[in-house]
Amino acid sequence: MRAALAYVGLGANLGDRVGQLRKAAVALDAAPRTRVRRRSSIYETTPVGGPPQGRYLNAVLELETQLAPLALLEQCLAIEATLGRQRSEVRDEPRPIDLDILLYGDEVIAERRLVVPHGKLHQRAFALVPLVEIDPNIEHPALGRQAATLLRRLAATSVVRTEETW
Ligand code: A4P
Ligand code: MG
Repeated sequence: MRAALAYVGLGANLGDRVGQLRKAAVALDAAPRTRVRRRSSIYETTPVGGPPQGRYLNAVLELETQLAPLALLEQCLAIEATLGRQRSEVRDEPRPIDLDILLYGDEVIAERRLVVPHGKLHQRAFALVPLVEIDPNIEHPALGRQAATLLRRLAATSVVRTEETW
């Protein structure tokens, strides 16, 4: 299979947030036929949706992968489980780590288990700000707009670059 560029959004708002982002990045780089090519800065962000909860750290990784989209999703879910994520019925609840496939090449996927581009990518500054840092010209293949254009349309929310290193 040809290598694709995929963009994975990382979010954490419980426990050792920066430690969990680092571990997730190491684990993705160690996934089969996958390497991390670029990493955004680490941002601190105001929680969007869900019950009252602490601030998130968010970041985006650019991956070069030969895994098919569903196989990459399986890797993400396995890494979340390893890092202590427990799922419950509550939506948008606090989590030690959340890995979302934001983009996978220029593929548009609408399956039960996987929607790519991520269904809320265009609404979320906490995902678009780090994505634009990596590549402002990257295009949302379903909306036909560049990430920087999508970001300019959003109301300002708090997404602050931190000094944290990977
Ligand atoms: N799934 C479908 N498409 C994808 C995709 N592109 N990437 C399915 C990853 N998973 C995808 O995920 C539930 C199922 O979604 C997966 O099993 C997979 O089959 P989940 O991570 O358990 O669900 P969730 O994350 O609790 O819910 P949801 O609606 O996906 O929430 P989001 O979009 O992940 O948002 N505020 C700030 N500031 N920063 C954040 O990171 N994150 C959320 C959660 C809310 N508010 C936030 C943040
Ligand atoms: Mg998620």
